[in-house]
Amino acid sequence: MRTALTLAALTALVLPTAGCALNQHDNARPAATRPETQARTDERMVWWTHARFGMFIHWGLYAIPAGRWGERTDYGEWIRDSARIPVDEYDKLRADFNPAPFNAEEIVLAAKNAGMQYIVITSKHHDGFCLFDSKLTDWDVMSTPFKRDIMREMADACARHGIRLCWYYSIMDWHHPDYLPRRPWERAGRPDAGADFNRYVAYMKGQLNELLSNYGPIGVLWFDGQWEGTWTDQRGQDLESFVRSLQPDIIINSRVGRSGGAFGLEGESGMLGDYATPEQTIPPTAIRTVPWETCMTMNGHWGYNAADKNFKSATDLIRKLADIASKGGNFLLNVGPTAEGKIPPESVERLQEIGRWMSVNAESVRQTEAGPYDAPLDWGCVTQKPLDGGRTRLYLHVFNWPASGRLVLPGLLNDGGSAHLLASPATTLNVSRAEDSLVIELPAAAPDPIDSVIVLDLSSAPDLNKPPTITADADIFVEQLTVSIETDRPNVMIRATTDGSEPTLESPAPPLVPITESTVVKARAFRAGRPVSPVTSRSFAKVAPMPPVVEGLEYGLDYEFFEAQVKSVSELDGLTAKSTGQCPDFRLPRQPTHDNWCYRFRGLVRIPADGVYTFYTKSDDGSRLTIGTTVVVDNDGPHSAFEKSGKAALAAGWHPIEVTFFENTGGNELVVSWAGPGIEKQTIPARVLARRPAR
Ligand code: FHN
Repeated sequence: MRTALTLAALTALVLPTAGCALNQHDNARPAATRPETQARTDERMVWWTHARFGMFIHWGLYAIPAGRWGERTDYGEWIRDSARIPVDEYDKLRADFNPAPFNAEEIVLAAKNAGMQYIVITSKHHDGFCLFDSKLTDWDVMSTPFKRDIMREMADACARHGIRLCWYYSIMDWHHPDYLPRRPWERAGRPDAGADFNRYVAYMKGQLNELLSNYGPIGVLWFDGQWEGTWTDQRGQDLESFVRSLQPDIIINSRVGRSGGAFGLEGESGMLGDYATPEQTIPPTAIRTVPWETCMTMNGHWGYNAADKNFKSATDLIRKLADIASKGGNFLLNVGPTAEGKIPPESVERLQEIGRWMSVNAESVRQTEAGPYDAPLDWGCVTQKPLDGGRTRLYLHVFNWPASGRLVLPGLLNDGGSAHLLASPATTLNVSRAEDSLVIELPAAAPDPIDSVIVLDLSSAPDLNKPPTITADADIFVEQLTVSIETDRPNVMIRATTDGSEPTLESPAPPLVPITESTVVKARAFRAGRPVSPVTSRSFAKVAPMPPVVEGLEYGLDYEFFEAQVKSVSELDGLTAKSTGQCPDFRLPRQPTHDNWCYRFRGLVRIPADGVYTFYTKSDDGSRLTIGTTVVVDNDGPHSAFEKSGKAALAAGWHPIEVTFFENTGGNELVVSWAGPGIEKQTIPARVLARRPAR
């Protein structure tokens, strides 16, 4: 029975926590006790961090339907689940698997010639089918007409060409009778009576023993499918120890633990495995605290989909490679071979173009570290590597060749330096100083239309004088705003203006008085009487808070549930909901274990006082939050769990709020939070959420 609440009653009401499933891990994250020293970890990882670029291969029985089942053509490697194919029907694909044209040499050389130095291939994906000869099951390639051990052939070809072979292995297994949970839609037809998950773990260990004993040294064990309730961090630690006991030098990704994925990029502690694995997304700024690797498809599918021709361009992929390396990460770029074992021609073309670029510029990616700048510059990005004698080599990846002929490196205080085109070392370039920037004079024509690399050798570590940071709660305010200005640079003086003029030595020093009118704050660092940083500026606007709406209310939110495969929340517009209901807050009313489902929440949020409020969504996959008609948080697109935020100036009272979310493949998560005057960041509590009563 719904209770119509007055505004006052709702304001005071503290709602009982509802029965919605909390979207949280079912175990405390154990402190990841590393069984070795950091030096040993670094030693194990050195080939991987030097490589910077690898090939991901998603291949299996799902390549036979090639994305088509019934009338739909948008499936991928999840087809057995997404199309709800009963296991006996899916098993028939085994008899059709005979990729006679498969040539391991061809695939390995395609990777090598693209500049990739490791290959991660699906030895077993979620459907449980093994592309290797397993004595523990006949659900493997040796039981198909092909009868060849694909992993053996890949291992031999990799050994011949100096490519590190790595195994993708899915913890989740939709075929093994002991794996739990079952796919929800097949529980009736495939009961789990007698299933023993511990027996499944023993099977998994037996297969990992085969994969780590029969194919030589393996570079990485790339676990996946770790997110279901039966898997825990404790099991992950046990599996990690087991794997290392078989190959002590192996690298293991973070998905061996329940919380794997982009884990570790938001500063959580206790990541299991050796590196974080953001998926289909590149962190906005450099990550220097934990090794990480972005994995990404060339089109929209991991497994082969014949209809999906939406491939990223070679230009986009090359620039992504440089961007990722400039932030300290690896790029694991996916191909999905056809049922015949051939890499799709569109992927081959892109690999060849990338290889052309790498044949000239590989050293600007390989064995590099994150460059001195945390985020890309307007012309491109920077990687770096140490040279002997404390010198540093910068690789300037110039995507946008400046028409002025002058490449500006803001805030770089190093004296001089020598520069040349990587593509033609004899072409030395003039380096000069313009106040706090280094300027390199460029030839008129860019050596490469996609990414021209300039080498800049510095006599020491980069002395990057980042501009002072101007911090405030928001760029907008209602009454007044305190603005602070800091720098982490030694022995500099900050000067600032609030009238939009350029700061000089004569300008005031911080702290500034609180601003009460719209203002442009500019700041600059000075050392020994001269500017040693770019001018940084930030505009602050005094705004009228959005007016509230006032009407009779009921507590709770309305939600719509959709079953649809989307890559953006905007694709939900116009779709018919599969079900609707009410829920007390933004916790997912339920989390189907299959793929491709979405929620839209609608209601009102009570703003306690005029002010600027920050809203956050952390989601896997995409999400969007609007207040009224304003998009405040845009966290859209297929990606692993990532948080984004936005701000809005709001008057006290009720404001319409809407959150839309979609789950594509893999894990799922939605956390909606807020912060504001007197409110520390927290999930938006039910007591400030309401809905308009059904008319
Ligand atoms: O569910 C899988 C998916 O099929 C694919 O293998 C990706 C690759 O990283 N991992 C999971 C989704 O996060």
